[in-house]
Amino acid sequence: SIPNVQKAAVIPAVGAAIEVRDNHPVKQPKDLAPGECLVKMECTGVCHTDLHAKKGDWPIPPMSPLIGGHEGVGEVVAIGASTTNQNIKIGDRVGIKWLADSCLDCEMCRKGYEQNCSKAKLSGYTVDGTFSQYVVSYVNHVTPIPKSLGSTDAASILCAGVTVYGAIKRSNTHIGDWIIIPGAGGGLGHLAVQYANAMGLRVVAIDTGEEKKKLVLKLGAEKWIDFKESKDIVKDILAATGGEGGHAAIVTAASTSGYAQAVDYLRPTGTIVCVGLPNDALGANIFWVVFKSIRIVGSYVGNRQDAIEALDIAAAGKVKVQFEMRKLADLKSVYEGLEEGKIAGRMVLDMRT
Ligand code: 8ID
Ligand code: ZN
Repeated sequence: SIPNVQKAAVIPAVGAAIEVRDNHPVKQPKDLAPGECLVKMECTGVCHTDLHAKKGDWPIPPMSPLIGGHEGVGEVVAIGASTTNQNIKIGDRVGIKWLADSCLDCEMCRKGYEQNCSKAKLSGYTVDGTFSQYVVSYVNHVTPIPKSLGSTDAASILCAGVTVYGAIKRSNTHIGDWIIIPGAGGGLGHLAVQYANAMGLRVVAIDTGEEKKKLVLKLGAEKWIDFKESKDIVKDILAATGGEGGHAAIVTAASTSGYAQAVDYLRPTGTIVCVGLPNDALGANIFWVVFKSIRIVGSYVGNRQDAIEALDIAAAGKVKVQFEMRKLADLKSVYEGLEEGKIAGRMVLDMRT
């Protein structure tokens, strides 16, 4: 049976502190609209995007009050009456990703850019997200979780995994190429290191601190550069790549500084894939962008198919999220850890207690 109230982490107003409440209402099955489903959460990852949403530091304002979260895994416990899509059934284990829903009928959706649909609903930003025990989501967009993949192993694939998988696909790289990953020790970055490895790329990981260094080298990075210790990032990257520079950079750092000098450390025809989301100007020198035939691409999560592919690769054991478990009540300290850059890999919240 479905309770009337639940635990949820609510941000009452943009920029305010989170409140973990135990009396937040649960939308009841009879109240679900066609196409909606109610998902009982098992666990959810915490993405740096959730911190941007909490702080309200992006040019598009989040809803208010807000329940964040968009890396959730749980069981479908109810589906709205008159739902036409029959692919998802009660009892299915599904994932809730950033792109909660899209129209599937506009130019962007038809082209596979579902995330760029003008009617897109965003979990934990424009609709309530996964930091509550029962989440209303959408049958068209929830992602079936492969049987062989545990829920806690699947959670962060739903945002961090699918995002970096998509970013590497847009990087114009080929087996043997050098890929530079600023932010490599974070949630997105440590998965980028692994997807890159699985694709036969050679990785230069950039981040800071002994823990992140150990993590990325264990996960298959060939070279490590500590951005706080390096006196000259460009020189260090050129040295790491045999003097020529990288073929591509996947910038997963949540800071503007992570983007600095990418035009200088890539070889001609190199691609900068912008993933990290500081609300700031890129600041690339136009002369060198043109003269070196540099490509600059924005890469924004992925579509339903990208999510399925990213999960399948994890289920095959090629990529494994490195995470620690926390409780919903610990969310505040997880945000603090993200803010301070202290979290290597990911934090995943157990939503059952
Ligand atoms: O679709 C998208 N493009 C998408 C999807 C999901 C998340 C974009 N994001 C964005 C988030 O909103 C955030 O801005 O990607 C960014 C990273 O998210 P995350 O991986 O969840 O954050 P994290 O775990 O805090 O990792 C960030 C890492 O960057 C390092 C930090 O040390 C941390 O390990 N870093 C920073 I901040 N500045 C750096 C620099 N100058 C740097 N590493 C190298 N050089
Ligand atoms: Zn995310």
